[in-house]
Amino acid sequence: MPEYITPFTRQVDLQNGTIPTAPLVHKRYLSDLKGLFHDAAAEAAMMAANPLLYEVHEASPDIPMDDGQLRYSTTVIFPGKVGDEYFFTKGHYHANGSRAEIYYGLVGEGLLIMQTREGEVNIQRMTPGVAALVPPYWGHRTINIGTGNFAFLAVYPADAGYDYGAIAEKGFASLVVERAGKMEVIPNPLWQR
Ligand code: PAN
Ligand code: ZN
Repeated sequence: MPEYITPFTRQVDLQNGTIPTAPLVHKRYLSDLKGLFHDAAAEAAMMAANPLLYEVHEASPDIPMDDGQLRYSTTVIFPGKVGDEYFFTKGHYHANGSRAEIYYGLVGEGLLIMQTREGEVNIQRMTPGVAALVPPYWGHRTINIGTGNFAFLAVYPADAGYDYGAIAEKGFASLVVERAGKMEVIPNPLWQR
């Protein structure tokens, strides 16, 4: 007999993207993303205030990390910038690189930036109702380019895992910044393979 998981549902708040009954909520402050924004001086200047950049509402943290199991969560990124760069998530590859993921836009306006280990970048716009596929082996980060919260649902294999190291070290080959009041995607001058 298989080991059965008891089915369950959770309400996702479509006004703000939270899961009010989530058993686990991660809060990520600027200090958790130290060194990730391209303007180091702007980052240092904001560090005393240490704003909350995003929250991850984990619907199913107890689902075992076994082949075939799924987990889901919502991520709520607050609006703001460090220097000219919009608030974003840390970004990661899946430790188990062959694992894909689905994102579904809930609230606000964002970008999903993906990158292969060879440096190919792919950027998709995320708004409410947009479903995005993060295929296997693509690193991924989300960016709030709007003036309010940006939130999305993520569904992923429980054994995907997280590799934050490569992105913490090298970042993405493209940066998303605001120039003269408009969103722009520019090459990351510090990026190298
Ligand atoms: C998402 C992310 C979430 C936060 O659930 O984990 O948006 O981003 P970071 O993990 O990069 O801080 C996901 O992609 N899970 O696999
Ligand atoms: Zn992921």
